[in-house]
Amino acid sequence: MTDKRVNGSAVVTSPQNTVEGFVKEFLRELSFGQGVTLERASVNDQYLALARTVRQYLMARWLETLQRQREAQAKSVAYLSAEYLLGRQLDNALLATDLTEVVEEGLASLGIELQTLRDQETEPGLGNGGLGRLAACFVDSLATMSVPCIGYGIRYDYGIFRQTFVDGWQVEQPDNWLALGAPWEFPHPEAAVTVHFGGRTETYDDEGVERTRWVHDWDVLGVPFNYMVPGYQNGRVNTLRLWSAKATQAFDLQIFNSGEYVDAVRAQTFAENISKVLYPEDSTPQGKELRLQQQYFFVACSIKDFVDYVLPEDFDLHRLPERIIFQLNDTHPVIAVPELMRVLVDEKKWDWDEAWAVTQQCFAYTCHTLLPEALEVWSVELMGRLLPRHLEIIYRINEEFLAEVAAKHPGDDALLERMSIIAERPERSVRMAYLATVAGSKVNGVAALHSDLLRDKVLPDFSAYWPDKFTNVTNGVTPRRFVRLSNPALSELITEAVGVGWVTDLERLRGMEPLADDQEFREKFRAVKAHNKERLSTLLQARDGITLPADAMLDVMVKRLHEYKRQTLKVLHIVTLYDRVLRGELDPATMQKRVFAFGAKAAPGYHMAKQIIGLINHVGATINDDPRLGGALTVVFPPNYNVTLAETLIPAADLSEQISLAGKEASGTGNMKFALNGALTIGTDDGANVEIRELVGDDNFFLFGLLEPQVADLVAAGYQPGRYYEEDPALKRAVDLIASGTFSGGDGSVFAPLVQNLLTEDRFLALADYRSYIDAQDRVDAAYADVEGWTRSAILNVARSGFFSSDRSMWDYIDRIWHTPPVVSR
Ligand code: AZC
Repeated sequence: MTDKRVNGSAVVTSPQNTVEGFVKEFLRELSFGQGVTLERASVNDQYLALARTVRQYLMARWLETLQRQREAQAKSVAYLSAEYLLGRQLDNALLATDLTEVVEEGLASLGIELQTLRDQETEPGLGNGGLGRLAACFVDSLATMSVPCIGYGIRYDYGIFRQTFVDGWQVEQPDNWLALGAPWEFPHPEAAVTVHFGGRTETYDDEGVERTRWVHDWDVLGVPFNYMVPGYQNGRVNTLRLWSAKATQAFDLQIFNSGEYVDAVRAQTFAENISKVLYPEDSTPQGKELRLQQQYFFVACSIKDFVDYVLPEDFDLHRLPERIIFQLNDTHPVIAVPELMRVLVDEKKWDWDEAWAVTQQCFAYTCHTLLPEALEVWSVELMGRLLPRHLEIIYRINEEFLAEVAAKHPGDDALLERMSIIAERPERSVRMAYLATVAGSKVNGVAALHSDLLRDKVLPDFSAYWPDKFTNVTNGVTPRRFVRLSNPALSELITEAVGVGWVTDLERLRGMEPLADDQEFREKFRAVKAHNKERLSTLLQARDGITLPADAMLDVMVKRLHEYKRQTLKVLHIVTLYDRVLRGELDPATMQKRVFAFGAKAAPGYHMAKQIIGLINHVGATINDDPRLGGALTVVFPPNYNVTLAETLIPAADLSEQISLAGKEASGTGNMKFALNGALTIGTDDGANVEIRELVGDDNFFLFGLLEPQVADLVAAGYQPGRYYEEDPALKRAVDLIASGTFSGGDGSVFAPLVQNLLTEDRFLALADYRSYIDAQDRVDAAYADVEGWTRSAILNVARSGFFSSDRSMWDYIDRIWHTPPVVSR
């Protein structure tokens, strides 16, 4: 079957969707694209040729999507995100085009294994963790739902660092993800846009009207790189447009002519540094000048792109809100607000008020955190130096906003100070979350509890002022990548049970509920888990030389390393089990066998997080080697946890660790992936855990720990971790084992900073939740011993987690915030 689509006057033809059609194109790509014969082709040649062949099948759909969108003049979502943690592209493209079998067969006929080529792909790690992965799930869902969306972001030359361990300590290596070729991107240097920085502003007389212009100091080019975002078997391909910085003049001729060759090249390097590297921070802002440059760079490019290129030439910008909603993914892109104002007021010469009225309708803001230190602020000094005009605009927005507040609350100066976009202390700075809240048509949190806390604790004055502005959209994950692709065995079982429709309508999983009571189905479900564990075991052996013991419960904690997520609490549990065995309280021959798997990167400058990584590895090395345990407990920590590893690890898990201090994890999305893949959760009443537990039921979830209000009370009363240490002998022994050097060759000083911190500060109340956690883990062991009961719970977790599809999140955004209906096919 030939897929012919019309794009304006050009006719684009997809290759034939048959084994012969595929093989023909693949061989053409090998010879014409890579310049090699099949006999001489390396695995990388083969992978690149395959990727380019699969691209061809998407091309007609992509061009048609663009064409259809232009004709429909529909409203689009512009998702502004500094991060997209995409994961590998090949398998997703094959799924979208329904080509997997054709390709597998076609390659086999040439003596090539598809899996070998899959493994050749380096994932683009253009994000840190949850926030970036969420953006990737959202663009996948929008494409699948036929909703017009452009994702805008940064094409970092180097993504999140590659983690290695040296003697158990984290060492970072650069992530040179582009080194072997980037077959999924389409660079458009001819469409580059110029972005300005620095300088000063001046006023001038414009036919009797006083206007301001920005006399900038230096500039840089933004080159767009387009990526396809294919919908799931629906003929739609949306666009992800990532910007790469390039110097405006390869050689500054003047300097070059004067013989200062090295200076000229240095200027070029300076400009191109902007998109060089992803800041490897998660949940904490890194107050670096380069980071503000990155933020302004990509939003300025994106706004210019949408206004000048995506919209028709004669478009009346007064109607902009009919065509676009810019969704601000956290505060990173918030500088887009004054940028749009600058474009409308300075360049288009609009009145301030009309520009502000339009701008306010064009933005909405998602907050992803509750940690006060994670709310971005930029010093007025820096902002004024880098973006002087934007600072002026922010001042004026603030002035008018505060005047309005003052009119409603006369005499309340404290309120004005609290709500001001400009903070006066500790230094004068711009509060980006406040700017986003003032400018945005809506502000949302990412799980029900988080949205409540955001409203009541983080932005209480704003929510009192604008109660209707605040809303919730609970996060979700794409079932395409995180079930259908990552868990083929479970997918088959689900399809057997409820039909194929679940991939785009995840609530259909509910149809599996009755099967939880079906003995035969439970056996099949267990066979799937066992198969996935074997698959993981094979991968870890090949990837890291790690051997997984058979017949053990797989207990997994994967997420960024952060004190609030409390990997330390997990370690205290492991050490407690170890201690119990050594004391003869547990018999390794009869106790529940467990594998504890960790995956976590620590921000390179976050010393305590790196200590914790060292601790996990040292505890692991000691326990794994101790013959007294007889292999009952094993700790594994494969380095460089990323999307690709998650795809094999999560489907194999029995137990999902979601143990953040209540009130600290905004949502979590790993928690959803585990539940959907049939792991039971041990978790606190935090983030989306709350909704997971409500849906799967108390009997199928292990709840422990303080509730958020109890945390607040305890902290207010003056939390003393040392008391818990003194009063719980098991806790004391666990901490003492670490302090005494049991895991560090007898040298107690190695983990002294961590121990000291736990006993005197313990900002995230690990010691307060220890007893409750240990008791819950004992309940886990008992429950796991009941094989049928555990399987029943696992099936119910899958059946009741359909709510956590990112498709549902997208419907909620559309309904509550965006109002961007799907554009259906002609
Ligand atoms: C994360 C939150 O920590 C996590 O709870 C949430 O699931 C995820 O966003 C997606 O909403 N936040 C971040 O990664 N980064 C920041 C700056 O908060």
